[in-house]
Amino acid sequence: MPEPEEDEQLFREQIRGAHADRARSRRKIARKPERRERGSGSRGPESEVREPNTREAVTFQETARVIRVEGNSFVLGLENGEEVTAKSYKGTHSGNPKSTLVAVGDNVRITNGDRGYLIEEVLPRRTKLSRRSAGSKTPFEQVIIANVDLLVIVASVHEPKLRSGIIDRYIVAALDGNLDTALAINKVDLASPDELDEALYFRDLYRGIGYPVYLVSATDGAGITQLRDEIAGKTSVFAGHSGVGKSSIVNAILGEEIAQTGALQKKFRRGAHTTSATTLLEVPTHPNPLPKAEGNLPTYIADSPGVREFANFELDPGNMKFAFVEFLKFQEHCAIPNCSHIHEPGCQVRLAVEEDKISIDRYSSYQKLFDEAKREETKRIRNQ
Ligand SMILES: Nc1nc2c(ncn2[C@@H]2O[C@H](COP(=O)(O)OP(=O)(O)OP(=O)(O)O)[C@@H](O)[C@H]2O)c(=O)[nH]1
Ligand SMILES: [Mg+2]
Ligand SMILES: [Zn+2]
Repeated sequence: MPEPEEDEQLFREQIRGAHADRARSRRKIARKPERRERGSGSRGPESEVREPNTREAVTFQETARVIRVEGNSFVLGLENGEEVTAKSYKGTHSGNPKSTLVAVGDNVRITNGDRGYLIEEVLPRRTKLSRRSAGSKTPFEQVIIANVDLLVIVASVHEPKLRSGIIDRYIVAALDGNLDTALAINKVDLASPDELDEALYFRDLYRGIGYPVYLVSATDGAGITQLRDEIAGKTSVFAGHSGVGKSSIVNAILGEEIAQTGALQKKFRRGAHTTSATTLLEVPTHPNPLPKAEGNLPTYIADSPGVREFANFELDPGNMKFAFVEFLKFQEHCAIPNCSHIHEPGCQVRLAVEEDKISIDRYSSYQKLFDEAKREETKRIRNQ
C-alpha cells in the first residue's frame, strides 16, 4: 500500500524546493506550445472571424505551453521561442474539471496586461500522467504532466531494487491517461549475475506483453542510443522510484549534465528525492543528433521527482483488467461473463497463472490493484 500522507508531504516539499533545480537548468527549453486543435487557439480560420472582446482590445492573447512551475508562477514557452512567467488567477478557466488547474505540459491561453501575464484558460488535456492526491478527505487528480506521448517507467536492477508492483501501477496510470508506455531498466553496469538474470526476466516478461523494454546504464551509456531512438520525435516523461536514475538517464540522453542527480541515502539504500519538480526539456538535434523522426518532429523529455510509492487516481475495478493485456485472450473463455478473475469458478485467467502462461508477478499486481479499486469504489459510494 502507498503511504499517501508521507508521499504528499514530500511532493509539497519538492514543489517548494523547486528553485535549486531550475537555477541549474539554463537550457532553452520546450519552446513551442503544442499545435492547437482546430478552433481552440487564437489563430486560424475561426479566430479570424471571431469578434474581439474588450480584454483582447487592451491586451494580446496567445497560446503557450507550461514548461515548469516556479513557486506559484508558471514558466511558459511562447510560440516565438521566448520564455515568460505567468500566473493563474480566480478567472482562470479550466478545460479539465476536478483536476490540477495548471500542470507542466498544459497548453494555455494567456493575456498580457497591467497584472503581467495571466493564464486565462487551460485547454483540455490530450493525455496526462496523474496520480491520487493525498492528505485531503476527497482526493483529487494530481496531474504530474499533461500532453506527453510516452511514459518511460524507470526501474533499476541494483539499489533501489526492481519491484514490478510500481511498474504495473504506472501501466494502469498510462492507460488511464492515454499514454504509450516503455520501460527502462537502469544500472546494468552494477548488476550481479543474479540481478542481471532478474533484469532479463522482467525484460522478457514486459516485452512478451508488448511493451518496449531497454536495459540501460546511464553511467556507461549502454542502451542509451536505443532509448534515444524510442523517444525521437515524441514528448516523453521519465517516472519511477527515487534513485533509480531518471535524471542520470535524462542527462545521458541530452549529452549534458542538465538535471541534478544525487547519491542514494546510505541507510535505506534508496533515493534521496533529488529532483524536486517536473521540467520539460527540449532534446537538441546538435551536437548530439537524434535519428530523424518521422515528420521531423521535435523531441521533448521531462524529468520528474521520484516517488516512494505511486497511488493511482480513481481506480476502476471493472476496467483494471484492460491494463493487463495478456489476460485478454484467456478471459474470453472464463465461465462467467464479466469475470473479475479473483474468485469465480471456471476462471481461465487464474488457470493460466497456475499453468505459468501468465506471470504470477503480474497477477499479484492485479489482485492488489483490484482490491484497492474495490475499497476506493466503496468509499466513493459512501461519500456520495
Ligand atoms: N552505477 C550507476 N549509477 C547510476 C546509474 N544511474 C544513476 N546512478 C546513480 O544513482 C544515483 C541516483 O541517480 P539519480 O539520477 O539522481 O536518480 P533519480 O531517479 O533522478 O532520483 P530522484 O531525483 O530522487 O527521483 C546517483 O548517485 C547516480 O549517479 C547507472 O546507470 N549506473
Ligand atoms: Mg532525479
Ligand atoms: Zn476469469
